[in-house]
Amino acid sequence: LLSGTIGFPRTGPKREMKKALELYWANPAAKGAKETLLATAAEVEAQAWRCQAEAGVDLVGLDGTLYDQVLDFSHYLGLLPKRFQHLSGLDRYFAAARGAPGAPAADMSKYFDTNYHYLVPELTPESGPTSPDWSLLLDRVARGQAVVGVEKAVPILLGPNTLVGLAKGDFARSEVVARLVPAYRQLLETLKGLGVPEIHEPILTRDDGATLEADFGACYASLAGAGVPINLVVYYDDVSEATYKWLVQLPVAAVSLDFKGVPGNDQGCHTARLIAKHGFPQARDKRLGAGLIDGRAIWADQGEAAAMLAALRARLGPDQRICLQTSTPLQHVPYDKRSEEGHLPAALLCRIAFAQQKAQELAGTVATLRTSPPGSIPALNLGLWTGAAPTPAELQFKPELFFRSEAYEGRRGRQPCFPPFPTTTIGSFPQTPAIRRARLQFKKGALSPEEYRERMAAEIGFAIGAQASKGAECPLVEALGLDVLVHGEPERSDMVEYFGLKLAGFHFTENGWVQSYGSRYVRPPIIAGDVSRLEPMTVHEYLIAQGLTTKPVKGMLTGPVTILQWSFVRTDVSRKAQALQIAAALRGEVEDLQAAGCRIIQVDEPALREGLPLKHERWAPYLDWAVNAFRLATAVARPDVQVVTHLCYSDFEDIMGAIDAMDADVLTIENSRSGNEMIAALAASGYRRDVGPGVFDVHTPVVPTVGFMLGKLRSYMETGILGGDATRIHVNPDCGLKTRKWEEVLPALRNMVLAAKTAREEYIIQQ
Ligand code: THG
Ligand code: ZN
Repeated sequence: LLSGTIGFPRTGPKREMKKALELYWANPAAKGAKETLLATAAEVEAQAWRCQAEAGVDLVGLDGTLYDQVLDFSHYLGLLPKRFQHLSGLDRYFAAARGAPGAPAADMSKYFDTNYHYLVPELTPESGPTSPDWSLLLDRVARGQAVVGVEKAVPILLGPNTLVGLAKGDFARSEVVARLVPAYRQLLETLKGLGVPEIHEPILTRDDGATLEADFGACYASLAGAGVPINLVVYYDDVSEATYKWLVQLPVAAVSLDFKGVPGNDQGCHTARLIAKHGFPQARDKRLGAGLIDGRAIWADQGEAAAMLAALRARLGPDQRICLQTSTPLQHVPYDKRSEEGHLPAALLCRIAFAQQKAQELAGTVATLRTSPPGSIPALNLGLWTGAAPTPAELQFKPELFFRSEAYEGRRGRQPCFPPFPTTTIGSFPQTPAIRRARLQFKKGALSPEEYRERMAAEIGFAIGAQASKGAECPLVEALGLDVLVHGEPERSDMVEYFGLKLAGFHFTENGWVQSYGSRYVRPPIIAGDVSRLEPMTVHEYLIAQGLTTKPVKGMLTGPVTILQWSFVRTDVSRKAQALQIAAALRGEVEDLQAAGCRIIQVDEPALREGLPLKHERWAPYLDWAVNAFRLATAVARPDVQVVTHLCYSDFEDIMGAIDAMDADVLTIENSRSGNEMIAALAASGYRRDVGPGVFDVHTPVVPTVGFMLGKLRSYMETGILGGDATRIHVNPDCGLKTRKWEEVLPALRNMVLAAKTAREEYIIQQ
């Protein structure tokens, strides 16, 4: 019986990597800049490994990265696209992550069903390793051995099937994997005699895992030829029954499985059941990596891991070799809960485990089992492991609460009418240094609540003035003349944190940072109790804004699924129950906004797609409750109030039925970078609700031209969407503008309004 980790936060306990990277990027050519960055990275890695070894973990996974582990393997293998080939070493690596002149960065995408983003490998039919260079990885292994000792140090490799499975481009998967295998085999040969390296293949928990049998068979047969025992590690969910049967027979020394799945998942994780049903191969010495300590939830283990481990041993026999592990790498949880002492309530803190505590749980659980006689730890019934108890939460909500009082076709005519190509924005405006400073001063007590409110009111005034009609209220800037205005959200730092702070049931950490991508981090709130609304959350700001203009101002809310998805959730009740609780709280806000006179209410759900289970067969129950949560939040809107939703960060073609079922009146959606795929798909499906496909990308400082955006609008008309009724095609940017500067936003929106005006003239002439 052993304990092992398969990955730890790569950030450093105080976000040392963030600071080091940003310092380096500010001036990469400075003398010693590169050496300083690499020295910090080495120290951060060594500290993490030491922390795990000192907690008593037997096998310490040697992970670490400067930016992203997927990018690392594209880089080692020489798979980075041609546009970066004129660069070398770190310059090439960071150009792929962040872009270089004439060489735009690689795409970022959500990693499986997590809120982490990886850099998407780009492959072609010819892709294969070009002079693979493992020296950075081998250097990490050598450093790890020096820190924790050769017998504890375990190299971590991202497997070729996963690397290729996460890639985009036009290529034959099996062929590219086959080309990569010799490079991996060469690496394994270099690692000979250094224990059991881990190869991570989370791709197997995805739907297409089932189609990978032949690729895995060939790949691992060849890798076995290197004569190095391998621990094949699979996580983020269970594997399908068919996959389980061949996976455990692969010629590897250990197979590691995730027994936890998504925290709070109502559909359960069936790994224990698979083992109960099919056993684990009795082949001599094959080790089972049992991912029984949750790698994604932040709740302390209450002895459950010990009971499950005892049950596994009872099932598989005392000779079965088992390594107790975390269910996933720990990069998804913060570093050490001790940084929250004095910040989180003590009664909550004692129930929490971050990465450091989870390492202790691994070692502690194994120690307990080693010293206690068999049978002294009550073994759980394997059949009871899976699936949370059914929750009666949805029963509290009567069916009629999920329906608007009038169907879409009937209510549409009563809602605000617009000119052709009505112009608007997605909600947030630049978070200026002055706004950030005011928030910080308020937090420190240097600004009173009244003073802070006044500052925010002034910012709202500026935003309304900037958007209003020409010659109207604001003397500061030449006003833009948008049709539907927003208050600009100066009072919100993060679209989830803002609501969490105002709702009962949420808690906030001071240092609970989790890497989102590269040097960017988020601090997910913790849902620790029943969620409810204590008081209106957005009405005050809405009223200030609406008081300054005769144009309609949109109410702005973050949707229930997104609030859930970007928080650490409870695991004692289902995600569904929690989403409905949040929805009920938001419903009260929708009611208050409309009572205050608001006629257009936007409820953003950018994380709707990210919450989808990895396996298609589990989509329907998720989409059912996710859509119901949105409906519970919004169906209280009167027929004359227009409900808008905004989706971004992913493709939505495959969940269009669910999007329609949300029953929003307007759908604004990220579109400008894709070739109008979404809008074409909507048109083809006969979509009947108003749309606002983004006309410009908000992720670049480049100001879009009138011509570019006019072209977009013409192309929307060409799709034939909505029968060419331009009053129902809204004109807006792709997403919120909070990360931009006013110097970029004002000219961009000015051009957008001009493009809409020109399109309007063309349209009226045609009519
Ligand atoms: N909020 C939350 N999760 C998210 C997003 C969000 N996940 C998806 C996407 N948006 C991720 N994008 C970002 C973009 C910027 C930053 C983080 C995630 C960022 N973070 C600051 C940093 O690291 O310096 C810290 C922000 C802070 O002070 O709170 O810039 O919008 N929940
Ligand atoms: Zn968006």
